[in-house]
Amino acid sequence: MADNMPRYKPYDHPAGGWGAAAATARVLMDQSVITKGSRALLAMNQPGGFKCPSCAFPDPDCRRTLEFCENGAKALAFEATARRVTRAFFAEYTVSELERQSDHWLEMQGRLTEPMRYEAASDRYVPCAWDEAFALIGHHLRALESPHRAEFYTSGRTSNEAAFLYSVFVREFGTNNFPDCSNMCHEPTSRGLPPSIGVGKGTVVMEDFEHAEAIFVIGQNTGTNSPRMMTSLVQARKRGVPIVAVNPMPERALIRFTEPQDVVQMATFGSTPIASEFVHIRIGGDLALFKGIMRAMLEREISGEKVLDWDFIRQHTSGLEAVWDEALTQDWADIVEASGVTQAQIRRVAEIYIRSRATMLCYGMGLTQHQQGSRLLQQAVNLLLLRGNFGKPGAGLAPIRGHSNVQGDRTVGVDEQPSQSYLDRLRAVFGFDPPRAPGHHTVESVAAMHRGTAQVFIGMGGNFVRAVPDTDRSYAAMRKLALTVAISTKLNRGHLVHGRDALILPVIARSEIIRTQAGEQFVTIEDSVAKVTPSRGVLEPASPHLLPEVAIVCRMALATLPQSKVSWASYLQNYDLIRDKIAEVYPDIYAGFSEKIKDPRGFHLDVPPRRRVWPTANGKANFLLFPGLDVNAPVSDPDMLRLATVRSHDQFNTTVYSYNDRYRGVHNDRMVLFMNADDRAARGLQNGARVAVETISGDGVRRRVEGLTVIDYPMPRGAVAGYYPELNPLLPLEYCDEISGTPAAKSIPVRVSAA
Ligand SMILES: Nc1nc2c(c(=O)[nH]1)N[C@H]1C(S)=C(S)[C@@H](COP(=O)(O)OP(=O)(O)OC[C@H]3O[C@@H](n4cnc5c(=O)[nH]c(N)nc54)[C@H](O)[C@@H]3O)O[C@H]1N2
Ligand SMILES: Nc1nc2c(c(=O)[nH]1)N[C@H]1C(S)=C(S)[C@@H](COP(=O)(O)OP(=O)(O)OC[C@H]3O[C@@H](n4cnc5c(=O)[nH]c(N)nc54)[C@H](O)[C@@H]3O)O[C@H]1N2
Ligand SMILES: [Mo]
Repeated sequence: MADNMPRYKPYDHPAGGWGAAAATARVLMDQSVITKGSRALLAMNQPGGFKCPSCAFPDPDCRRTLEFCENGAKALAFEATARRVTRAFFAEYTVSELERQSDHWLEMQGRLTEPMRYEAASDRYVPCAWDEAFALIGHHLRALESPHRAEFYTSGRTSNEAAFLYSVFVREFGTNNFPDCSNMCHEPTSRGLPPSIGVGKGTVVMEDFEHAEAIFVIGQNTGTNSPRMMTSLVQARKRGVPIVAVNPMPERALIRFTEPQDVVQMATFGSTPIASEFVHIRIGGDLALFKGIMRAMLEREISGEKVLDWDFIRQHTSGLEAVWDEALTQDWADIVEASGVTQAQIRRVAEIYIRSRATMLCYGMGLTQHQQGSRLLQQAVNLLLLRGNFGKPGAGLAPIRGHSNVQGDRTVGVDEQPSQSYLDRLRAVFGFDPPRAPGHHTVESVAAMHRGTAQVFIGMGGNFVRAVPDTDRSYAAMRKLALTVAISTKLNRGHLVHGRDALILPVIARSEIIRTQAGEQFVTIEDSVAKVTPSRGVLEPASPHLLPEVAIVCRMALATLPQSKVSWASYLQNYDLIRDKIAEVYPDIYAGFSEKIKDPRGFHLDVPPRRRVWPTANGKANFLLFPGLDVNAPVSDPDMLRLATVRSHDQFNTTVYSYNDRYRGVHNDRMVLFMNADDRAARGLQNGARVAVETISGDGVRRRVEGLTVIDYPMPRGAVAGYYPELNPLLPLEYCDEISGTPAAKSIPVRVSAA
C-alpha cells in the first residue's frame, strides 16, 4: 500500500518509548535541523537555555538528564527548520492561489524572512520596509474614530516582556480590546476560579506530584499535549499512587506508557500502566460524575464514617450546606445516565479519593470547553474542598495550560477585563489614564468584526481566523477589516484571510538569539505552576531581517502615539528596564524581578491558596452551587450526538505537522469522525463510510462539513470526536461558556448522515 493512503488501525503498543524516539528522529531529519536542532534540543528547558515553545508544563527544578519529549522536539524542529519563505516565494503565488493550499502545506514552507505588505492590484504580498510597515499601522490606528475599533489579539507564545509592553501600548492607545488565545482555552479557569478560591490559576507546584496520594487527570490528552507530565505520572504510578483518568477517548498514554528516560524499560520494551481507574465518561458527563462522587462521600459521612475534612471546612470554607443538599437530591439513576459511568465505578473512584490524604486534580480542555465550563470547574473545586485538598503538599488544582506562556501573558496585563487596581497602578507608573470599561474577548471581537464596528486587527502571534469558531462567518468578518497585522514566525491561514490592507511581520522565535544595541537580551515566561523562568535563545535568527516581539511592540507604539509618556526607545534596547516596570506595576508578585530572575531556575509567583489564604470577597474558599447535571443545554433531537473537537498527536493547535495520529491509529488522514460502532450502525452506516456532519443550532445558519470518514472507535454512546481546526466550521460563535465566553468546542450538538 502506498504510504500516503489513509489507514486506520488500533495502536496497541504503549505510548512513548521507541515509537516516540523514532518519530523525533524523523522530524528532525525532515526539517533538516539535525545538527543545529540537536544543539538547540540540548539547550531547551535547561538553566541558561530557552523554554520549550510547545506546552506550558513546568520542568523539574534540577534536571539530571536531558528530558525527552517528542512533541517538544517537533515544536522546536518546525521552528528551527531550514526552510524559508522568501520574497521570491510571495512573488510566485497570488494570495488566492495560496488560499487553495492546506494548512500543512503552508506550515511546511518554512520560516518567514522579511516584512510583507498586501498589494491588492497584484493580489500578492510584496516586500515592505519595517519603517513603512509601522507607519501604515500608526496611520490606520490614528485614523480610527475610536480606539475601541481596533482588536489586539495575543497568542500564548509571546514573552512576558512583549505582552506587558503590548498591554501598556494598547491601553495608552485607549482600549481594553484584548481577545487572546486563553479566551478559547483556560478562560473558565481564569474566570470561574476567582469566586471559588480567589485566584484564576492552579495551586500546585512540580514537587506536589511527588507527594500526591491520588492524581485525577480529567479531560486532558497528556501523552500528546503535555508529554513532559508523563514523567511525573509514571513516577507516581511506580510509587503506587492511584491515577484516575476521566476521558471519553481511551487516550493511549493514559493507559500504558514507556518512559523514554527509563533505560531498563526502553531496553526491555517494558511499560508502566498509567490509569488505575479509567473512567469512560460521556461528553459533558463530568458534572454528573463530580456530583456522584460527592453523593457517595456524603452518604458515607451521613452513615457515620469520617470522610470529610471538617477542620478545613470549618476554618476555611463557606457554602457547603447548599451544595450538600443539592448533591443529595440527585438520583443515582440520573447520575449514571448523565455520566455514562456505573454507580459501582463512581463509588470506587470516591473510595480512591477518600483514602488519599493529598489529591491533585489535573484538567485540560475536556473540562473547560463546555457551555458551563466555568461552573463545572467550580464543582471540581467543591470536591477538593471537601477533603481540604488545598495548601498541603501533594494536593491542589492543576489546570494544565496550553501555550507555553499563556498564563504569563494574562498575569502581565493581557486581559479584556482588567481590575481597577491594576489600572490605577498603570496610571501611577506610566502617567496616562487607561480606559476603564471592559474590552472584547475573542468571541466579542469576532462579533464586532461582523457588525463592522471593528476595523483593525493586530495579531501578536497565533492564527486567529483558524482558531476561532464558525470558520465561514469568521473569514467573512475578517475580510471586512481595513487593516490586519500578523506578527508571526510561520506562514498561516491568517495571512491569507485578511483585511483591505494587510501586513505580515516576521519575528525572532523562542529558540533564537535576541541582540539589541545594549547586547544580548533574554525574555521570561510563566508556566502552568506560576513559575517564572528566563528564556535565552541559542540559535541564529532565521533571517537577518527579523525583529524581536518587544521591538515590534515598541515601534508600533512609537508610530501610533507620538506624544506617548512611555519610554519605548529604551525598552526596545534593554529588557531589564521592562522587568523593572513589571515589578512596579505588580509589586505584590513581581517585586525584585530583575534580581530574582538572575537565578536561571527562576522563581514561583505567590498563589495565596497555596498558603490557605483566599482572596475572595468573603475571605473564604467557597463551595459554589451549580444545580442539576447538565453542563450543556439539553437538545431534544433524538439523533443528536455531541462532538468534541480535539488535537491529533501531530499538530500544535492550527499547525499541522503531519496527517498522522499515531496513538489513535490514524494515518494520512485528518478528516475522520471517531464514533461508537453502535451509534454508527444505528444510522445504517458502515465502518469507513463517508459522512456529513451538521450542527444542530437554532439560529438558522447551516453549518455542515462533508467528506469525513467514520471510524469505529471506543467512544461512549452519543459522543463523536474529530479534529480541530478542520471541524471549526461546525462550532457556532455564540455557542460558548456563559461566564467566560470560551467556545464550547468539546460539546457541539451535531447530526451525522451518509454523505
Ligand atoms: N503537541 C501539542 N501540545 C499541545 C498543543 C497541541 O496542539 N499539540 N496545544 C496546547 C494547547 S494551546 C492546549 S490548550 C493544550 C490542550 O491539551 P488538551 O486539553 O489535552 O487538548 P485536546 O486535544 O483539546 O483534548 C482534550 C481531551 O479532552 C477529552 N474530552 C473531550 N470531551 C470531554 C468531556 O466532556 N469530558 C472529559 N473528561 N474529557 C473530554 C478529549 O478526548 C481529549 O483527550 O495542549 C497544549 N499542548
Ligand atoms: N474547535 C476548536 N477550536 C479551538 C480549540 C479546540 O480545542 N477546538 N482550541 C483553542 C485553544 S485551546 C487555543 S490555545 C487556540 C489557539 O489559537 P492560536 O494561539 O491563535 O493558534 P496557534 O495555532 O497556536 O498559532 C500558530 C501561529 O503562531 C505563530 N507563532 C509561533 N510561534 C510564535 C512566536 O514565538 N511568536 C509569534 N509572534 N508568533 C508565533 C506562527 O506564525 C503560527 O502559525 O485555538 C482554540 N481553538
Ligand atoms: Mo490552548
